[in-house]
Amino acid sequence: MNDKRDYDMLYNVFVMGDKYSGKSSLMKRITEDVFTDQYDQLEDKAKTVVHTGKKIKTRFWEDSPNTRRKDFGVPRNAHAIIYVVNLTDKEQFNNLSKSNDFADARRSGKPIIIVGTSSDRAAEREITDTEIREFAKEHGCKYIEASAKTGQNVDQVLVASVKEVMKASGYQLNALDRNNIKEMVDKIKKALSATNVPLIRDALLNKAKSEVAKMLQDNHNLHDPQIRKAYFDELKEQIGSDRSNVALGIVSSLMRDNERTILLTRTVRPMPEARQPEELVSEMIKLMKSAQCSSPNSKDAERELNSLIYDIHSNDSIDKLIKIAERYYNNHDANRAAQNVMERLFARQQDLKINLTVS
Ligand SMILES: Nc1nc2c(ncn2[C@@H]2O[C@H](COP(=O)(O)OP(=O)(O)OP(=O)(O)O)[C@@H](O)[C@H]2O)c(=O)[nH]1
Ligand SMILES: [Mg+2]
Repeated sequence: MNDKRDYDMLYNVFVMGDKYSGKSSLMKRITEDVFTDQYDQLEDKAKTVVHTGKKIKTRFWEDSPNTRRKDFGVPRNAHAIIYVVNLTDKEQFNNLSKSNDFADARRSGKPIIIVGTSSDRAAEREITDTEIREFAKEHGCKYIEASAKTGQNVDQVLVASVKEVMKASGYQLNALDRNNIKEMVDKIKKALSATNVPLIRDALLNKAKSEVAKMLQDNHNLHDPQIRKAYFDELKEQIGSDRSNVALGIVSSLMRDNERTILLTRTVRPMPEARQPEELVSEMIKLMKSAQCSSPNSKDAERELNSLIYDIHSNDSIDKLIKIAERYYNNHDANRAAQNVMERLFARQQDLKINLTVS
């Protein structure tokens, strides 16, 4: 519990764009709500927002198009990209389709938000709304028009960055998750280094292993494949940076055992598909509606809905359920909830495919 971080999640947003496009000004407006005519070269700024009870720190970090090595591309630790274009400079729009920087941004596969800035200088505007919107759409990017001077839409830029990252990265580990992982690895490390006497060492290691196994078993979040994947990714990353770390390897393998147990218990539990699909979908939609309102019960509804969905084990029944949900989407006043239910069912389908290749 000695985690001194002042946030649950950290998102890095890499801010790119031509020289003089307005990168620093936009970042300054988002993070400090000021605008100056002062000219700064490189900026690194952060802002923390609270979203669904989690503190999300977004770190904006400005690219230097002139000095970045051309083969370097977008930094690996960037979660999303903001690409700034000054709306009063047609040249910057023309550059987009030719620029190596924009190509780098696309190649990275990370979400890109194109921001047209200086919207306040309407009289000098050289890029039309339609052409830049169409460009963004064609390249799968989000587009927002903003002004660092008046502050127009800058909050939307921040919100969009956070949303895009969340959408793209599935579950992000929070401080508690990281602490759990650290605690498990530390337990094994401690046992490994306690003594050189092999028999005692083995005994200590076995004890630590069973403690970690119990921790994994008690962590119900790990039933969620997205969270489990995030745990695995974190372990893999740590192993990658320190190959000699046996403890990390042991925790990974205990997690695999746990994963198998979860999959096995699932197959012996009574399946929800034993129920009528119609009834199941209508319940899912009801739960989704309660989960979306901010009543005290919305968390329970969310949990219940997740467990219903995670208890489905056959792609055939998912297909059937999606078809029924589609009817709700078309005919009822529940289309938003129905759409969300469909998205989750699709995700579950993907998930089942992955599980099949793991086991
Ligand atoms: N009117 C107006 N001026 C802006 C806006 N955004 C930036 N500027 C001005 O445009 C100029 C360039 O802005 P910067 O934010 O320094 O641009 P930059 O992309 O960081 O530039 P480099 O760091 O050199 O690549 C500055 O004089 C800003 O004051 C805006 O939204 N409206
Ligand atoms: Mg700058």
